[in-house]
Amino acid sequence: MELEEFIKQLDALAEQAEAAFQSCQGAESFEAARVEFVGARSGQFKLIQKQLGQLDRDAKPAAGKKLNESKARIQAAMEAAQLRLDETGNQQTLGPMLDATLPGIRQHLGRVHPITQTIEHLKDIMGKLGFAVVEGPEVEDIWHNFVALNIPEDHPARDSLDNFYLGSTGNTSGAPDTERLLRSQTSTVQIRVMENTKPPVRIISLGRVYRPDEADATHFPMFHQMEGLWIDTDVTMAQLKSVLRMFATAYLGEDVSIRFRPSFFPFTEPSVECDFLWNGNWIEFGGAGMVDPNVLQSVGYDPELVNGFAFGLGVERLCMRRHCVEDIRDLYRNDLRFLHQF
Ligand code: FA5
Repeated sequence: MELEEFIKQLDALAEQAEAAFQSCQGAESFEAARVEFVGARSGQFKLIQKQLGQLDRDAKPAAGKKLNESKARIQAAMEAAQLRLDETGNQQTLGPMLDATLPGIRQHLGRVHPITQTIEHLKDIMGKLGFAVVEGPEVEDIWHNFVALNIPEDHPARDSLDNFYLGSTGNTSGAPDTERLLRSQTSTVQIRVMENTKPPVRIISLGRVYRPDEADATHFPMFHQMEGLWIDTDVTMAQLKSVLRMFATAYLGEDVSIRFRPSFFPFTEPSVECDFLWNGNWIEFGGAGMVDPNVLQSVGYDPELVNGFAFGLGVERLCMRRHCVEDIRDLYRNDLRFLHQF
């Protein structure tokens, strides 16, 4: 046999095989084409390959090269067909593969976050003590966050490093906004309520506050406070202590030990810090005191006629003590294994 004839046969075979693989429509015609062209025993490629022995010795290298090329062409056509059939096959089988008797994917109901649960619980207890719930804004102005709370301009509590001032006002100068900030305590709500309400006042306000505190087991840069305010005639420090003690035993249990320590806040005089005992340590859970006459005056009350007390308690620390959560950061990691326990 001549080399030329050998090459012609291979070209023709590759062409036929390509056409056959391109036109096959399913597994059966694909298998038929595979057997016909590349079947191991009597496939056409094998038959031509067997003729290699009949060629002259000189022609064999060129013939071998052509054999490899043709084999690669046929192989490529076969693989393309296989891919095409796999894709269409998958699409066709998707329908029947759906098993309507399978149980389906279970949907999980969400839960109320432990801090939100705590807030509701605290409102409930304070409601029974006669305190109404009010709300206040989280973005505050200088007046409510500082001035009206008896915190003068040069007071360290105003330091920009101790507060989250709003970065940009959108003003044309691009100057930072030093007039508005995220409130650093819920005591701002005391002022807002007194500005708009005639005494007597007996309210609580619960919400988020923000401080650039580094997070550790008992601190977080965003946390919640419950503010309380009672203004009337002849309100006493003894009443303040009774209210806080009743609240603490209602929320933390009859056996809780709490103590009051002298302290300082610019907007109360005298002032105290309140601690509870937990695992042998005293942990601070709030500040309180008799409302400073300057504050009463700044909202238009007459300190000769009315007085009162105020307190601000850390909601997270109360929640932690009740539920034995030893690290405040667990409340905000969004780990469902933790949150599902509440
Ligand atoms: C105040 O914020 C005062 N406004 C409380 C007050 C209100 C005093 C009314 C007098 C009259 P203080 O900064 O101590 O006080 O915070 C009160 C409580 O918030 C703390 O006892 C603590 O329980 C909680 N707290 C403070 N900082 C953090 C923080 N970074 N993370 C979590 N809880 C905090």
